[in-house]
Amino acid sequence: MTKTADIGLIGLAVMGENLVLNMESKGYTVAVYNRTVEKVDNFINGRGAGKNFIGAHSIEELVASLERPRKVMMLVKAGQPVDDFIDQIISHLEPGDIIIDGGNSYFPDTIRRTQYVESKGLLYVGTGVSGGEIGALHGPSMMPGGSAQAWPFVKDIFQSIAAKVDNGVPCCDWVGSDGAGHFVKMVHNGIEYGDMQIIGEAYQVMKDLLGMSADEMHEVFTKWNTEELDSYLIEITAEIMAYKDEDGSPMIDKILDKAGQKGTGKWTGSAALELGVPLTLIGESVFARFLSAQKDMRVEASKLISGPKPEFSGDKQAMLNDLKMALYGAKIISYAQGYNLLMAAAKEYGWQLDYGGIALMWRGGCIIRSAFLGDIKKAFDTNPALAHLLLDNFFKQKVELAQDGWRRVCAAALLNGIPAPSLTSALCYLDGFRSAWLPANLLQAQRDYFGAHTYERIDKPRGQFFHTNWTGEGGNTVSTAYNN
Ligand code: NBP
Repeated sequence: MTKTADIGLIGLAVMGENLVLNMESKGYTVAVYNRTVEKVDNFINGRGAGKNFIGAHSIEELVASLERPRKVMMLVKAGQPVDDFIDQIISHLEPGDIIIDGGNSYFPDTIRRTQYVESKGLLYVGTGVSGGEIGALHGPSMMPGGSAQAWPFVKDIFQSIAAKVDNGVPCCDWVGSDGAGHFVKMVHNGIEYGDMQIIGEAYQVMKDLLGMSADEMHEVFTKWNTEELDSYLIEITAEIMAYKDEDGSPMIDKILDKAGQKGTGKWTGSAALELGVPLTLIGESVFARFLSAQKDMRVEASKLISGPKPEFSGDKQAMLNDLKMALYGAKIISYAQGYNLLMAAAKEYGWQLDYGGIALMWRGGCIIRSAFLGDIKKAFDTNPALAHLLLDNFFKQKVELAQDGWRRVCAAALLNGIPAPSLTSALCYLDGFRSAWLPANLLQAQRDYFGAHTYERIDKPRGQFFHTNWTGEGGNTVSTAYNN
């Protein structure tokens, strides 16, 4: 009898190769195909040698080797290649078969593709896969969404290859319909930008204000990784600080300060703007990368524009404790804002998101994994209808405790001319969030003054709109076009 495969994979690059090795190690037979077909043979005779793989040299061969309902997973470059492969595969599949996109696709594309594939009688899954190469091989975090009928057919494979936490709970569960999985993955990536940025700001404060060496910073990050900030990104930062170049000097000092990005942080920021969610920390993190990329202009400006010279004469250990509190407080804000975005998206797109479950999916296997996510899971276990993380008692108390040190860090950064856009904007958000009154009354008055945009009054019921003829020259006609 000809051997059949449990699942087929298109795209033998970094992610695909490692993910199929993971699947095979869990007992699945996987058929593999790649656009450049020689990569199939290289894999079958290389890392895949002697294992349960079927090498396919065409889409037809790949599809013919699959058990029904057929499951074809793509791990190819996001964008047009995904649409091209969908069109190539569709004609070879039958109703009930499942197409899976495991790449970093933009969620509106996944919404569109789910509708398209379902219109052909097939099922579609768009799944976020996080954790990079190592995660893919040993256990990634997976965030699947799309056609709900597909889930029972892919659940066992996905959950067996996913990372596990708390004695075997997989970091993978069904997220929701159409683009929900890719949306959650996108927010995950945005949070990753934010976590990296605030760690970078703490690094600059330690380096430029406290004058610490890479070895000293290694000690601090190593210690922080045993406390509230216990996380993968703090752990690798500690290791990076200790890493030496061939000449024995810290490797970190040799790296050009110009950040790259693939655009998922920008997507998260755009989604927040679209949905009207104040996602300030992640937004600042994306902008900080843009500013870093303007290296040549910054070098020029550094010669022209003067500012304060960082100077520190206080208690260094106390400042380090404050810095830890600043990171912890800002991290709470970042996740609170990220969850605020998830909630707004769920409402907009009709997704039933399990917020505690999402925290659990991020607890292992992915770049933002941290002990902290366990506290978020607990907050939603305590109150599944929690409207905002800062309204949870645990997080409310933590930001209250963190804020004194956090304020001292922000003040020191501002007074010493050290840019800390994410740490400071997160604190401004906290202050805005806990303000019953904000100066938007003036803003409304200005809007009404110049554009007759109307305003609500504190002494009248909400929903009633008023206009004042501020100059005595305008008429009584109000604008409706720009309200809200
Ligand atoms: P790449 O994103 O580098 O894509 C390589 C694959 O895409 C190869 O199979 C390549 O075929 C195929 N491909 C390309 Br490139 N252009 C194509 C085209 N025009 N038509 C058809 N196929 C095309 O691989 P990756 O880094 O493994 O990532 C795969 C997906 O997973 C991406 O969406 C990525 O964003 C996502 N992701 C990556 C990571 C990571 O750490 N790398 C982490 C999480 C998610 P070829 O061999 O013939 O050129």
